[in-house]
Amino acid sequence: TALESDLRLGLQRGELLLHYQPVVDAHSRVVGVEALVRWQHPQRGLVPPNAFISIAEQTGLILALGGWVLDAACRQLAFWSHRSATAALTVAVNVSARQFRHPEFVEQVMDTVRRTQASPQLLRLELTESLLLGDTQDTVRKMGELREHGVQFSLDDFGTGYSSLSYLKLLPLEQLKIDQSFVRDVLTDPNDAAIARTILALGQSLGLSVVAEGVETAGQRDFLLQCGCTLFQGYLFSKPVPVEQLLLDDPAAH
Ligand code: G
Ligand code: G
Ligand code: MN
Ligand code: NA
Repeated sequence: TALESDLRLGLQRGELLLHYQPVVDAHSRVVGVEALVRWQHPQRGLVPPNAFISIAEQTGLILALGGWVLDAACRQLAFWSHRSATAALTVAVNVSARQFRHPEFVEQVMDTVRRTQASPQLLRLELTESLLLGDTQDTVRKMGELREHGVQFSLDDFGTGYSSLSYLKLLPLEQLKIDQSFVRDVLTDPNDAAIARTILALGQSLGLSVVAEGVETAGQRDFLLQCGCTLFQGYLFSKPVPVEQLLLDDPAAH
């Protein structure tokens, strides 16, 4: 398609960029960021990922695109690690199924970490439940290998997929991300509140940290805090922004 060949060219021409959305703790201190890819197209303008990630998946371009994202995020991570105010920030990268299933995924990640000198302990890979539904043996092996190198894993959009709870003990996960669909009406819909509480309790029992996504109001944040949530992401704190616009403790940290 036109979009596909455009994207291929865009990747070569350096039209992709990353925005970063802060993840904050209970004191609203930034503890990490999530990298979210954008495409600055000369005619189309700033194209959001929903408009091109699935095409990239279908065509296989996601391998090159995912590689670029990983490289850019790791370079940023390495840069931040040299400044005391930002040295402990984690950087989360979304990984798509086709990228994760590639036989050389583990090598791709570790090569990138080595080349950029990023600290693997501060790199967090976000996987979705649907991704985990694939070949379980392959998943366990790849996650295990990366985990041995220090890389951590978050389960993104948690609660929206069909993954079995038994995966949560089988896989070396560090974090669950409560999907924003449960956070949106958490103050008004008792079912959403019950689901959010349950995910927080599950995280606590299994020793997993839990991030609430899509937090837009102080009311949602306060309610989730009362439920034991200590990590938050959403427009209340910041939308995804270019790195220069991130409000970090060190203004020189870009
Ligand atoms: O940033 P935004 O909310 O528009 O992101 C929309 C969707 O695109 C989200 O589901 C997000 O996980 C996904 N996405 C953003 N950046 C990346 C990326 O670098 N790789 C993959 N695979 N998905 C991404
Ligand atoms: O699937 P994933 O969780 O990676 O996607 C994150 C998406 O959620 C991004 O597109 C991001 O722009 C969006 N997002 C982040 N914070 C908020 C928020 O507070 N409200 C809404 N509606 N979307 C958000
Ligand atoms: Mn994500
Ligand atoms: Na998510």
